[in-house]
Amino acid sequence: MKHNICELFDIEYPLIQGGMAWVAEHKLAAAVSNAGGLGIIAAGNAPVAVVRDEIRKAKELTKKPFGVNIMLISPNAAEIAQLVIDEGVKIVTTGAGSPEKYIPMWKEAGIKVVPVVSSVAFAKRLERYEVDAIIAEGTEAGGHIGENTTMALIPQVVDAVSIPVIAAGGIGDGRGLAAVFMLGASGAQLGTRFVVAKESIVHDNYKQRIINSKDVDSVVTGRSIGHPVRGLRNTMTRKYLQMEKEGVDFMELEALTVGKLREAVINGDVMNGTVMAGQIAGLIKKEQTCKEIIDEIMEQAKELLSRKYVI
Ligand code: TUI
Repeated sequence: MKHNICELFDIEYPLIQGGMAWVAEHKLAAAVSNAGGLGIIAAGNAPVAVVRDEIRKAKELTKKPFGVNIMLISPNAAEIAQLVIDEGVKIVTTGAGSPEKYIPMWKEAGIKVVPVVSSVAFAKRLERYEVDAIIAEGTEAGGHIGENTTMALIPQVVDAVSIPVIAAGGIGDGRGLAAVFMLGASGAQLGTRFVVAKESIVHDNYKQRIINSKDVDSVVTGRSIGHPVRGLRNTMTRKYLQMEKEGVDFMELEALTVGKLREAVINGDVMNGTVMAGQIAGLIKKEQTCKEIIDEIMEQAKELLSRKYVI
C-alpha cells in the first residue's frame, strides 16, 4: 500500500469518524479514538467557547489523538481556525468550503491538515498547499454533498494526487472499507454508522429513523440552488422539494432549514427537522458501541482482503 494513515495520525485502524455538526461531540470523538480510530469533534456553527470546551472534555476522556472538523461556511470559522492552534489540536479536517487561507498557520503549528473534497480539481488545488491527506467524499454521503459517486471519485482522486486519499460516502461496514482500499484509498471516513453508536448523544428518534430506513429513503434537497444536502425523507424534505419545484428563491428555501438539524438531532423531531444521513443508512440495523463497530469493520475487511478472488 502506498500510504499509511495509521502512521500519519498515530492511530491503530484506518478509520475516521465524520465531523458531523451537532452529532460529533466529545463523547463520540473520544469513544472512536479510544477504540483505535480517529475521533473528530465537529465545530459546525458552534461558538468558539463551546468548541473549546468540547476539545478540553475530549482530552479528559482520551489520551489518543483526535481531530476537529471546521465547517468553513460557519460564521465562526476564522476564530475556530485559531482555537485549534491555541488548544494544541493535532489534526484538522475541513468541509463545505476552501481552507486555503488557514493552511499556512495550521502547518506552522504542526497540525495535520485534511480537507474534505468532492472533486478532483479541488483535491489537486489543495495538494499544492501541502495538505497531509485528502478525504474524498462521494455523493452517497449525508449532509452537504458533491456530484460524483465514491466509486467514480476515489480512483480519479488517487490518480490525480500523491498524498493519501481517505474515502467517504456510502461506507458502512468492512465490505465498504475493503472496497475503497481496492480503489486506492488509504482509509475510510464513516458518518452515518457512528450516528447510531451507543456513545452518540443523538436523540433516539433520529437513531431509530436510521435503523428503520431502507436503501431508497434518503433524498437530496437544494440541488437546484447549488446547495445539495442529503437527508432522510420526511415532512420537511417533502415541503422543501415542493417549494424547490415551484422555483422558490434561495433565501426562502434556506430559511426553511435554519435550526432544523438541531431540532432533529437534539429534540428528536424527525418529521420537521433535518435528518442528515447517507445512502448507507439502510444497511445499519443496530446500535453498537464505537469499539464494537470498529472491531467488526476491521475483522470483516481483513477477512475479505485475505480472500483469493477468481478472475
Ligand atoms: O461538509 C460536508 N458535509 C456537511 S457540512 C454540513 S453543515 C450544514 N449544511 C446544511 C444545512 C445545515 C448544516 C452538512 N454536511 N462534507 C464535506 C464536503 N465538503 N463535501 C463537499 C465539500 C465541499 C464543498 C464545496 C468542499 C469544498 C467546496 O468548495 C470549495 C471551493 O471553494 O471551490
